[in-house]
Amino acid sequence: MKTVLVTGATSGIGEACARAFAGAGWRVVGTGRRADRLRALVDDLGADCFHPCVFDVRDEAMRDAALDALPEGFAGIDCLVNNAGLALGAAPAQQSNLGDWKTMIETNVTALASLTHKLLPVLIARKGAVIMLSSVAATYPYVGGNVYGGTKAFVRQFALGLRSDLSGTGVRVTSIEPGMVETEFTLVRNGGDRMAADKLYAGVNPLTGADIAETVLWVASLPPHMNINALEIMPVNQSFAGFQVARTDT
Ligand code: NDP
Ligand code: 8X3
Repeated sequence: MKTVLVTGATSGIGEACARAFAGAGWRVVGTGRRADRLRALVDDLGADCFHPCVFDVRDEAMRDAALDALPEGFAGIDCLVNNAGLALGAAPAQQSNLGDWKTMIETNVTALASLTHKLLPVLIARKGAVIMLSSVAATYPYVGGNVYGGTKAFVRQFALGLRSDLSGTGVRVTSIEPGMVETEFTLVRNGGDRMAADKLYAGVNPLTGADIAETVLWVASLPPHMNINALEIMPVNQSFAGFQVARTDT
């Protein structure tokens, strides 16, 4: 039986990944700050299948204490799903909050790189896999995407770089790059404004966490000689628009 570690399993894509991997017979280590959500997953999936780890991904000491104490059966990680992340704010850079920028960088970049660094030895020993949640925002800029898009571009390029470094180890690395997925993402981005979140998704038929989880599980379940490098996924109703033009003196 294989074990997957899913960061950010308390909501959205991460929670759906935990459920999908558990359904496919994997042992799941799920992380997040909201202990009650992780406890609910233990109740749903069973303590033999799901092990909760409560920590903030930015807190390395708390993270290490939890991961270094994983019970037997959950300790050998075969697949790391680097999912925990967030966007804060959607204002243009010149009107953005610097604290929000730092939180996004610490969570989406620093913590993700640090956890990957910690788990690389076990992943190499087990010829495992790293699956990163990047975003279409890594490739396609939009107004208000600024630092969030920058963090996701880091995730994509880090994944591709790892592919190079891990040549010959048998470790697989994938960057998953979704467009609009209806989760708590927009609620978090807009400071808990439920109406703003509902408005964004209204009438779009957006992707669901389960859609992305199905893809993540598929990537992890492919024969060991196959590596999906990067994968963009969007709802049919989301697509591309043109450049913007400012008519000024400059
Ligand atoms: P959700 O807000 O629903 O879930 C985010 C998860 O990340 C939660 O489980 C949350 O757990 C966890 N998390 C956030 N910050 C921290 C932290 N400091 N420490 C520990 N855990 C943290 O959003 P999604 O499911 O949509 O997002 C998952 C990933 O997918 C993100 O990386 C996001 O950038 C990416 N993505 C999302 C898209 C979308 O449209 N929804 C599109 C493309 C990519 P808790 O709060 O309990 O700590
Ligand atoms: C989330 C998708 O388009 O809101 O990564 O940036 S988007």
